[in-house]
Amino acid sequence: MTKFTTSLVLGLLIVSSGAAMAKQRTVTLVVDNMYCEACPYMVKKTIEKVSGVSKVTVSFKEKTAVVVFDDARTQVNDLTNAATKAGFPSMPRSREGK
Ligand SMILES: [Cu+2]
Repeated sequence: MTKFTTSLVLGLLIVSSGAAMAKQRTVTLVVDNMYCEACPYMVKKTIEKVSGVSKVTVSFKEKTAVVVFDDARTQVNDLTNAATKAGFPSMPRSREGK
């Protein structure tokens, strides 16, 4: 088998097993109930505990949380549910104004 064919086969394998592969996704959540400087910290800690989450950046000013997560291990709903349960109702920004 040539090197080219080998990498082609490997590439196809990776694509076809996409669901099982760790795939990083970024979502921006609009977070409600952040009224003081301590809230963003709470939101960050809460969302970071969700399995599959690798990075959380919370903006107090914008009332958002930008979350990087592995979509094979967690879903946007899990993120918003965790924040909501902690007292910070949130939703993905893309669904705003629906
Ligand atoms: Cu607060």
